Amino acid sequence: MASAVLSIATQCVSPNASSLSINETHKGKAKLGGSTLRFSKSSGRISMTVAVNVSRFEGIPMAPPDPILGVSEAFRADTNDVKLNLGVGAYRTEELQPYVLNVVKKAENLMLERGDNKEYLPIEGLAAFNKATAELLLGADNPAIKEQRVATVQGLSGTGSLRLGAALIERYFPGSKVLISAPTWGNHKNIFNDARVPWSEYRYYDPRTVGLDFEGMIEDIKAAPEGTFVLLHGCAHNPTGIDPTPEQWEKIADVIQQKNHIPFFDVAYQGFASGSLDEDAASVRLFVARGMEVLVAQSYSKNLGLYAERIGAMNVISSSSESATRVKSQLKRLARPMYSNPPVHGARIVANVVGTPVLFDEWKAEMEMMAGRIKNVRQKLYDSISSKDKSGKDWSFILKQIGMFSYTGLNKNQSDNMTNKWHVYMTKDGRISLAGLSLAKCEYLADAIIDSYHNVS
Ligand code: KET
Repeated sequence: MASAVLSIATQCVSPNASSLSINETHKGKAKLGGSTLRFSKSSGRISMTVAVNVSRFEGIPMAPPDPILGVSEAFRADTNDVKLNLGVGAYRTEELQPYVLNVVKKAENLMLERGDNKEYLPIEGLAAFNKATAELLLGADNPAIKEQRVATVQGLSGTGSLRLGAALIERYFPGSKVLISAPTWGNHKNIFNDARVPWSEYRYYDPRTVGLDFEGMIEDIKAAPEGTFVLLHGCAHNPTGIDPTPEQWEKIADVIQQKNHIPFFDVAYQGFASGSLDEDAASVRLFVARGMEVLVAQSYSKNLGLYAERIGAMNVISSSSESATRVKSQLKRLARPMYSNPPVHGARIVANVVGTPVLFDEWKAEMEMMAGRIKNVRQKLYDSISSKDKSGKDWSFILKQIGMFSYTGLNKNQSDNMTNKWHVYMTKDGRISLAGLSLAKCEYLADAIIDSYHNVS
């Protein structure tokens, strides 16, 4: 509430005030509309304070809903039983219920038995987690790890780790730009904008082939000024579900190396693309094996289902152990005033799962199960659409895409129709999360897509 102090002559006191009483202490109060007027009298003059109901935050406009997480909010508000949430990339069971992995429950039981405490972690996070996460990413016997060239700092999942990497770029590479794929995960641009790191886009998706615009991608990476950071999705590109082939990765590495660029990998789906942790890290490992310096943000939201635990890591693979040590010290310095130190629970779960061979094997089996369920609904969705749609349109791109999502090619109006008419909640770029789809709902979804595609322009 803002206040304004007015000093006015007695005869100017508002005649419209609904009540006005000035007592012996020469003070009074009146209500006028939504405002409170306070009076005090001295030497024949009345001074009046007006407390106006105008917020100091008047200048802050309403923010739009988040393009991804806002979809879940809208979904929750819909009371229709047929509703389907294909917005956020979060794994659901065939019954469309959230899923806590058995290995996670087992790791948590271990933690309870041990009576682990809740002391602060060091700024860089849990040592056992940092070791496990770098090994999972690069392979335990990677020379970069042996030579201590990897600076790993536990981060607040993928997003927080990317944000930390962005802060490092902003501080130590002023003016450097980040190249981002077009399209990309909606939050990438926000992350670099908020860190004040300029970015521009490289071509990635070709709507004509519903595939990778490899030529365009290479041209744009080549055209960027030397020393540009190139943001790459390690596997299961979000939102397109289209990844470069191993041969294309080699060519991408060639250009990045020639131009002295710095690759910055976002690895949010390790294990979710192919079902294999090693295969899904092949892109990152290829760059590291060439001796290149690489940044990698990791997330355990999807592959270990630890969405709300906010567990991930920022890794900088450097060409010497000395520079890795210096980089790590600066990552810690950036983290300390942002969030001080990271949460321990998810870090212990990951460390226990990766560090206990029986649990590690069980995790791989559960991940294959999750990736397998998504592959099954992908196939069923394709079968349903292609048998129902008599127009001759080729829907085979659904099968070619990998990971949690299908990039349907539906435009904003068509996506709106999916939600408004069919109660199918999805992002406006036409992405659907197959992780939120069941076999039982494939026919319904096929009807919704066919209607939206053919009947809405
Ligand atoms: N990178 C990519 C490519 C990504 O898709 C996500 C999450 C993240 C990083 C970060 O996830 P975190 O939970 O911070 O580790 N994507 C899903 C959820 C979201 O938008 O936050 C999504 O695209 O639906």
